[in-house]
Amino acid sequence: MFSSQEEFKEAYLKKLEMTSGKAFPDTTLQDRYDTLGQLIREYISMNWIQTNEQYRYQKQKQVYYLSIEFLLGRLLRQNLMNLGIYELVEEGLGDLGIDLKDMEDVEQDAALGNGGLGRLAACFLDSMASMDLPGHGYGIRYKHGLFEQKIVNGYQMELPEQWLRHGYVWEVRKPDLMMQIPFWGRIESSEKDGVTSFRHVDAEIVAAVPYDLPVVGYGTTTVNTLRLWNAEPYAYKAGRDMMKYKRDTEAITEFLYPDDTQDEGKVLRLKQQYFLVSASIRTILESYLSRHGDLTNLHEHVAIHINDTHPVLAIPEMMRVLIDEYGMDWDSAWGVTTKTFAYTNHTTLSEALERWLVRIFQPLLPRIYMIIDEINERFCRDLWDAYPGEWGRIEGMAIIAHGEVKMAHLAIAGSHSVNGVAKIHTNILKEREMNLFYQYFPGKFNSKTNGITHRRWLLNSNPPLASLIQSAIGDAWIKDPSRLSELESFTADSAFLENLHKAKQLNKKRLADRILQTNGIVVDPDSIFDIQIKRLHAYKRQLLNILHILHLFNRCQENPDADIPSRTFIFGAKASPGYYYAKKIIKLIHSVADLVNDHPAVKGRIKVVFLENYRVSLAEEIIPAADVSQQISTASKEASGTGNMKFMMNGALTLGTLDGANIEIQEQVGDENIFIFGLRAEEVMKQQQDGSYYSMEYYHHDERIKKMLDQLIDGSLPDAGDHFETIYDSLLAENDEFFVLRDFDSYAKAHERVASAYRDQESWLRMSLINIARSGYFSSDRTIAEYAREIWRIGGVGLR
Ligand code: CBF
Repeated sequence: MFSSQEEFKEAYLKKLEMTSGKAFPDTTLQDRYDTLGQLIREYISMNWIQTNEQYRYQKQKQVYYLSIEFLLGRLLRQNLMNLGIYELVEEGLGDLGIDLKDMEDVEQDAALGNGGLGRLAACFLDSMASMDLPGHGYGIRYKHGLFEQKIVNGYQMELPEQWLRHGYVWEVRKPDLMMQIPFWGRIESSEKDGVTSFRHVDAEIVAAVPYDLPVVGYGTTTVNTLRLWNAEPYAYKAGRDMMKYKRDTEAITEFLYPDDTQDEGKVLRLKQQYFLVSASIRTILESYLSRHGDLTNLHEHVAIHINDTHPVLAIPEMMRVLIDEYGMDWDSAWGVTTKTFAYTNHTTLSEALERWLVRIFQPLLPRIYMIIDEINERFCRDLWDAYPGEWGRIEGMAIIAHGEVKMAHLAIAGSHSVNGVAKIHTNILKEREMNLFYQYFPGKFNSKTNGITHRRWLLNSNPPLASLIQSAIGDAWIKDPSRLSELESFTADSAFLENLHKAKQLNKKRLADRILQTNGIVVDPDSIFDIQIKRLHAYKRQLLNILHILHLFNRCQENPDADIPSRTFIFGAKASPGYYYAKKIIKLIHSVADLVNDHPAVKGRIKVVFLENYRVSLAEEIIPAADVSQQISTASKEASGTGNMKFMMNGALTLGTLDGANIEIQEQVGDENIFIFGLRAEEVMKQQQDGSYYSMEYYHHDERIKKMLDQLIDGSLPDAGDHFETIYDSLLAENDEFFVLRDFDSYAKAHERVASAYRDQESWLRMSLINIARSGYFSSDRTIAEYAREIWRIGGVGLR
């Protein structure tokens, strides 16, 4: 299509004028971006077609990753880099007077996810394609992704996100591959030759129309597919309210659920889940049957992964299709299904373990309910054989109990593999949360520590560091991230360390400029950039961070000459719209910022910045500039975390608890290259169990804590109103569920260690380099290699 800069320019100009209907000088940035996107997608098409042909004819085992969230971010830069044409395009556009960076900024983030789980799915897609694995995503094309956050006077406001406003250049609509999805209605059964068959009648049918996105691998011709389903009206039934049918249908893919932890009572969410899995499973089976004849061997050619419990209805849907549509008997269908599915658990937070009320479930999905009922009955019978008379145990494991369908139980019973996302998380699942299941199915449980794509999170988002690495060790690390370890030979090279410092300063300066532009706050790039960016949640303890900042402020006031190094504390976080406590913490961060930022006693040594509308593309700007990465969840609560890995890979040092993957980061870098504080998971869980923690004692015995907490309610904070009483009460009257006060002293001491370590710049840079050099383990290429080898059993994948 084009292989030189000249050919690119020619093709681009021609297409630009043809598609916009304008002469080049009159085209807008949006026209130019759209045309570039279309041209690149066409460029990708050849390899896309070839990859699909290859999968069809070579009959390779295919992996399907079902996820209700794919937090993709922007694709232009990633696609150009993966195709190896970034520079060609950059220079070609440069000749036309167009800055490629400006066009990158036109692209709206595809924010089809809330946080870690959705971003993990996006990283996995990149790794699978880059490793030439036949792995595809199935998800939902939400019209509005995660809400846009506006901060007004310190309060979070939510606006609908509009990624599709100007169309989306990376997708291809495929109406011919539409699927019909039935909701409501009744099930009629009939008998023939002793076999009962079922018919879903009087259902309301919704059309699931696929939009395919190419997933381009790095340095390869493999192009996999991410298929996103859009809900559209199918057939209006006479006698029904046509407008209501249209509204109800379109509502299914209207909004991403704004919270991945609290789903209760949300029928729409259940509709979304069935919509996704029904369309996907039937497509997967049709495609399988076009390549192979025999459904009994399905699991040898197809692996289906369910990303948390949201897509777990894929299991009964597969049973339904095999039995009702292909006439398989129950036992064979169950055998094939359980050998095909694998399930990842992403949290132990009990509010995130999905359960559906039977009275909501049954009428909406009558045949699926019947199947789950039967799975449950057979499962309970097996349990009875294994544990005769143990009613309590069987009740605790049942898939339907107390009027609820328990999605995690269904996922475990119906999959051959159940994995946690970090070692500690898997251990907590095995020993506590899912212990009964672990006793019954010990062989199913395994651990797969999360990973991130180093291509997006280092190569693409941190050009100064990536080119320094390249100049030192070449570019083999891009395909094989374990080779980042070669950087260790530079830890004593002061010229290299000096360059590392320069790269960091460049990124800090860039972020400082943005902060000035968006927040009007002047921050010093020579100060320590201490960053906490993630969803706002009580267990992630942004509260601990902001209270400690208030404490530093108090120290400045008590002793204006106190030896406090200059620090810029940066926050980015969205609170779920209905999560009022989290919103109050956002307000608190702003109040403390207002108090501290220009206070004369502080003398500019502390700056607090809240960056609005945290999202993937913003994270890509923030992370390369970090000196300190705050990963301070209450131990045992964060399943893994992936932000921790992104920061480490960009040379930030972790200030964290022994939680999630922080533990494995510590194992990689050693105690001397990380700042660990706080209670351990066992201690937290023990104190929770025996009730031995009294937060009030910490209030009364630690003057710093008493002072900070009193400041929440005594009018010291600007514009406090009565907002912070809720926070005050949560810490004292409600006994501080997340051990904020308990960990405060240890956290403050860890900050002192950070401050004193930062003073010795050479040693700090060495620590930073060790973090980068040992981050290869946290590439999602390693994670995917483990999934492929140990769960999906796809041959030929070496563990790098
Ligand atoms: O496994 C990916 C991430 O998933 C979560 O975000 C989730 O949605 N449950 C967890 O909270 C993270 O710890 C985890 O890294």
